Amino acid sequence: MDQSLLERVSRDPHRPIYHFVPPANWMNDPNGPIQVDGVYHMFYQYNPFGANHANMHWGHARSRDLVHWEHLPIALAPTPDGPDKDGIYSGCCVMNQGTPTIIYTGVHPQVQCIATSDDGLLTWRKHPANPVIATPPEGIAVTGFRDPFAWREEDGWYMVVGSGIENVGGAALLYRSPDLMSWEYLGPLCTGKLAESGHMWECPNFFPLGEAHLLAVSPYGKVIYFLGDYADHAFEPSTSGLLDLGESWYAPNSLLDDRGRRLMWGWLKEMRPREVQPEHGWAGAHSLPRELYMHDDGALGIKPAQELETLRGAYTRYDALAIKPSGQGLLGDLRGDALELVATFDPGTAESLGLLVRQSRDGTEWTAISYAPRTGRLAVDGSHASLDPQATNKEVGGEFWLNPDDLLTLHIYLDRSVIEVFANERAAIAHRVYPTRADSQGVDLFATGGTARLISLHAWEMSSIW
Ligand code: DQQ
Repeated sequence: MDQSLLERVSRDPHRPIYHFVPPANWMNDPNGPIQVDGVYHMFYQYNPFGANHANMHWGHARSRDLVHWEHLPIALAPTPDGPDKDGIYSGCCVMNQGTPTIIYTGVHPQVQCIATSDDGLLTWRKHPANPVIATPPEGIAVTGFRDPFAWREEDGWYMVVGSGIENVGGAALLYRSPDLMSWEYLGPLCTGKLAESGHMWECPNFFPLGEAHLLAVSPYGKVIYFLGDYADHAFEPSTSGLLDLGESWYAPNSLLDDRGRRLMWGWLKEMRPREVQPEHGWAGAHSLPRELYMHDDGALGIKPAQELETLRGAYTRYDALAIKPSGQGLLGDLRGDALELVATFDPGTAESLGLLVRQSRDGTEWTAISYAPRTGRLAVDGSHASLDPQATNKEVGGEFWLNPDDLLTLHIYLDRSVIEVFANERAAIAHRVYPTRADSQGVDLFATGGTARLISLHAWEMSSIW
């Protein structure tokens, strides 16, 4: 790869150091995560020729510890005159009787294709019979037909394809196959309502979680999950929610690992305008691996994978501090742009409380991570994150309610332009910020409208994964 591009990219102070990124250029959706012989493989939507969404290939990386990643050669590139000549779009990877098999979408038109590997997932052979699904189901007017996600059941392979039905809403279309080659359409696994969940569902994921099944869909906006029962190949959702309350985390993909964990990664979209992204030489990152599980009360659990603790470096701890609206500088000189913070609060009488991060010494740049107990809003306020007129300064957030008598624990990862927040392992928000000042590294506590109490704060400097 062009050395000057690599150098330019590595000098960008906004480039994360412990979130997965390719060496340069554009990336988006995580594709086909799979663990084989203990090794995690991650593929991803990748443009090797620039930092814009074009020329979609599947990039490839692997990891033994879920934290450090080794870049591997591109797994899939478009074949001129093939069904994927205009791009290899998202999909999944499964083990079919010992053969690693990728199922992906070729465009245009959107068709489903397969590729297999016989050298440990390094090189891939596209099946000569591609596409294995050449058209959407007959008789329905679809809004799209892409992003296959397959799993094995006792009587064969099943797969959902992301779609939508004109004037009805997003849909996950269910298929069955004995061999991943010939596919029978069974009907929609789930259909949304246009006004509630959009006209197209991208990147469906469907898997058991505890006693229930979870369907995740990306409807161009925040990623929605449905939890419910799956029996006789019919899914009955009973609850739904958002997998992330921000506006950066999108098109997640997941795997079940050999420890029985359902791990999920999302694409962290940039929040600099698309027109300026190519000049930076890179765009897009993957979120940290998030473990999904069920809480005892039936709520969805979301927490960062435990292995991330191996990145912890210099440690500072704070205990028992009253946080008043007038208070400032409560954490002394705690600073950094690559930190892990675990803060537990008693919200007390505060209207809102939380942490200020990426704060400049002159106070012109700051980002607030906040919770408002009475309105149930968890937010990242980046409205003053950057003095750069090109940065998208905005507040993002959504609904999260503390259970009565629970303390609030905000588990925060700062990684240059990336912020990921987990609240009580029940809600998550990712956001992107682009401060201009080198000293925008301050961390502080705040409360408005009353007094809150910090029970404890653990802070670690985080190491690079490269
Ligand atoms: N990204 C892919 C599509 C998918 C979209 C194309 C979601 O397969 O629907 O890069 O971000």
